[in-house]
Amino acid sequence: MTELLVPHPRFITLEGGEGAGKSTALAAVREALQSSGYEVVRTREPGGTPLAEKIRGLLLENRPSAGGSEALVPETELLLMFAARAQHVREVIRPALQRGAYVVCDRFTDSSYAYQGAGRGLDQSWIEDLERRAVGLRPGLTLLLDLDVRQGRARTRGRDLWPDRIESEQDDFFERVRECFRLRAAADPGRFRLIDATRPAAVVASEVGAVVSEWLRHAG
Ligand code: Z5A
Repeated sequence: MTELLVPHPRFITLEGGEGAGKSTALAAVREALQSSGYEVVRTREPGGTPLAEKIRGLLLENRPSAGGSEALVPETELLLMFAARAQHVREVIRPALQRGAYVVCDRFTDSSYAYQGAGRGLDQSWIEDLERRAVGLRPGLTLLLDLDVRQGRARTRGRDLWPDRIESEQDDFFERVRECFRLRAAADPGRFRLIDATRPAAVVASEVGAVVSEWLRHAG
């Protein structure tokens, strides 16, 4: 088991709050990479393998019929996120990077710092330890789609009959999440690109494409 945390230039992640437009931006990232002739593996977290997708179900399921009255405690939530991630990294992400593909992932470990760390109040050093021991990999490039919490939630309102377990949190939880993402981006400008996600989707997609093209020039 590795304890090194290695950034990989062909590993690109998208982060941001609910409704920030990550799925839309992901298509722009993929297009920019494919038009330069690269193989692209598109994936997401929690999830990305059959087992990790089952863990995703445990993490997000919120229908009254799903789990009776037993609540998932924050520590269980964190460990399940990392159980899914360890599986995903070994089964999908590392093999794809090793054969020379680009991997584009909708959320990764930054979401654990933001949601389980800042949102749930779990100790950051515990997350750092899990990241080093169970993951050992960081994206080379992270696009943070930044948007006012209420604006993001308004975009997804009414989309699902049952909002998932995390979507059901209150605005103050999501304000802490947003602040954590912004602090992480400010602390690591070499990896993060902050994208103003309040603008129309086509404008955001065009900036995302330009950022990826610039990254390709820089990464050689
Ligand atoms: N989570 C965690 O707690 N810890 C972790 O370590 C990880 C994850 C990895 C994943 O659920 C949940 O897991 C997530 C964090 C937690 N919970 N929350 N909240 P998910 O993947 O299902 O949820 P999400 O990542 O928040 O996805 P989302 O709500 O669909 O957001 P999005 O992908 O950023 O947005 P979108 O689907 O591209 O767009 C949403 C809507 O907005 C859609 O109708 C678009 O047409 C519209 N849209 C998009 N862009 C625009 C612009 N620019 N203008 C206007 N409208 C737009």
